[in-house]
Amino acid sequence: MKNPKRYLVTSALPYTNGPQHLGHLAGAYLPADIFVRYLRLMGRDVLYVCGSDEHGAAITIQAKKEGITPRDIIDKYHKLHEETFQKMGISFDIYHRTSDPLHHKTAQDFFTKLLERGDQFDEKVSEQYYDADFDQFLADRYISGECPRCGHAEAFGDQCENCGSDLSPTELVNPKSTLSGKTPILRETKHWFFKLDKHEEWLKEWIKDGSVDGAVHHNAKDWKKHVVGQCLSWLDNGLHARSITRDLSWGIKVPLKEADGKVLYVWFDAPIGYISATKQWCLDNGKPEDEWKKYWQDEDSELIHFIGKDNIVFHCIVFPAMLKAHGDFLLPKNVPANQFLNFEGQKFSKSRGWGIQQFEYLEAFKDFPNKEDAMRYALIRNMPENRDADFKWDDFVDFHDNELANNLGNFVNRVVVLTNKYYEGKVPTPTTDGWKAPMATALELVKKIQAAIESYSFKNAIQHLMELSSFGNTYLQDISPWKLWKENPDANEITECMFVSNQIVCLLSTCAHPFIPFTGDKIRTLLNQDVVKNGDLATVISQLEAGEPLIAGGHKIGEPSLLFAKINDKKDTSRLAMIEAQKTKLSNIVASEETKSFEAVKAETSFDDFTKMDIRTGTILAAEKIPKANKLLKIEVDLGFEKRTVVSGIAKHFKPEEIIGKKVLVLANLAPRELRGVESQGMILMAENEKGELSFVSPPDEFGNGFTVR
Ligand code: B3M
Ligand code: ZN
Repeated sequence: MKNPKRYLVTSALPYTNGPQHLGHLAGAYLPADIFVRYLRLMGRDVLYVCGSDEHGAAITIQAKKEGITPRDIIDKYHKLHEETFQKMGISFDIYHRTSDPLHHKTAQDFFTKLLERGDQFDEKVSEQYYDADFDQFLADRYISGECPRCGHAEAFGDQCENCGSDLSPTELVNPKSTLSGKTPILRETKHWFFKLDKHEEWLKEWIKDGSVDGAVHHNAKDWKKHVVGQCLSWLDNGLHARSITRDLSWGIKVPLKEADGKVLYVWFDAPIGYISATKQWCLDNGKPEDEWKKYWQDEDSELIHFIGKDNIVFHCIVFPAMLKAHGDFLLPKNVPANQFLNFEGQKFSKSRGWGIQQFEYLEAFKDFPNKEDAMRYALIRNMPENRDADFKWDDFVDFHDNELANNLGNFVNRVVVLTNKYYEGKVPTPTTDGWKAPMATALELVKKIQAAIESYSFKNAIQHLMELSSFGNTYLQDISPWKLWKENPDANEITECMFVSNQIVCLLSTCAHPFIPFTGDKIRTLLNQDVVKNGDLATVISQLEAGEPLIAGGHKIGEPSLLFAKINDKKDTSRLAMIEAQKTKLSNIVASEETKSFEAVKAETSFDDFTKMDIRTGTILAAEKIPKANKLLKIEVDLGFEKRTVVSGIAKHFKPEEIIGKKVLVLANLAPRELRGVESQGMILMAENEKGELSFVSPPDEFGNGFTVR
């Protein structure tokens, strides 16, 4: 297949209402970064855009929570996002923001264009919740109430976070405004609805067959199954017009006089942010004003969106419909969405503190060598490409020590050390052609990496990278030049082996770049070569295909230095301690939540009321089941001064024969009552734990019967 002339790659624009956790990184940023780094290595024209999503009720709600303005909130998190991405090596060409005036204008123009089309919008007056105290209409997120599906008490107007149902505010039982806490009233308001239903037919054809108006757009098989599946299930349920305006003060003004106080819905403006970012990149890089159009409108370009699965509908249905309705734009070639990453068996949760934010990781591991690549590697190795995945610290350690340190790091180190030791750091020159055969094998492995990346199988791709390193290790081990060296240091076998090994190290530096770029560059430094640059992989492949070396005989390499310091290291336990600290944090959360699940303490009682209860020590003399009552046991208790019959609802927990002889506490002055025809003359005290297990409350065996508990 012919390569397109240029690629435009996007990652979901993060909301600026809080930091991003590792799941975000694995979902939408790392895969895109691997893809674009690879394309650049192949010398292709690629532009990678992203930026902050700064509108919507999520921002204003967070601002209210933190007691600062929406502007403060977006500035704070925009800065944090930008810095964190940069530290983790996410190589955007531009990280823009939707609060930028250029974006406001771009989104407004888009709205106007659709309005002018005449047949894309409906204007509708409908009733919406309004908070009279605050004098404003309430965004879905500002209304909470009982979920009509599961009964959860604090569902939001758009979604129940307990059962995951999509809701509309009027479905909530007992709705309350989160601003005043009062029941909101319904009031009429006008909104603009995008007629998504008009687009249903062509979208179906496009998603199912990859064709538009009968012409091939893409191969439908190239799209991930779970993406297509989610789209088709939406399409099968039928599309409906969606309101694309809101009664809010924070956002992009609807560019119409009659729409005072209304803004564009955040999901209408956010994807247009990709377009604004492209425009801004052109301005920043001295490109002609219309250059951005090449990426968005030229048939030779490919648009690829990287997102998490919760954004599929907007990127595969709503935004494509907007682009088509506008008329001038290309449709995305692929939307290789990822599924979710969980954390140690549970969902990431900001409120519970479950999981780790990216910036927290960077801080907690600040003294951990090569921490960025260690995490990139662990996340790619276990990427939620087609199903949900689970991040575990134990896996992180295993991947780091067994694969990065023992395989890749060890190979590179051995080659650099031996080259320095045998040849004063100068790559030896072989006298025969024998080195070409192993390099041909290495090339095959490189092609596997390429094929995997080009089909968005990054997890496979990184394993092929490790195969390349294993290949180097095995090759070196099979020949074991250190054994031959003792006999004849000048043997051509040693020269050839060390020459090939240096070639493979060089190849690894290039191939590692998309996944673990910091390591790729470090290897280049060890080899005393320039850091990886655009087009390098294309060059390397053509050199290998032509049977040329990648690193010439005679080239002087650098001094050895470790790439990865193992976590499990008896002499230095500092890295293992960092991991242990993370695990402790989690077990503390679990422990504190168990505390929280205790029953609330009952309303206060008086000492006098307490002393009215006559509790005595006793011993069970006999016990039997009560016929036809599967929960009840009839128990005879010795209270010292007399024997009592007590009916107790513990038959599901204890067999009659196993409780005979048990020491117990009995509420002796409880009014008698009849249960299943048997008079119960007291109550045996039991404790119940969080699992519903019962335990007798027993004095020690040698304690007598009939004594008072006070
Ligand atoms: N900000 C949702 C999210 O962060 C949204 C993505 C916009 S992409 C145009 O999950
Ligand atoms: Zn629910």
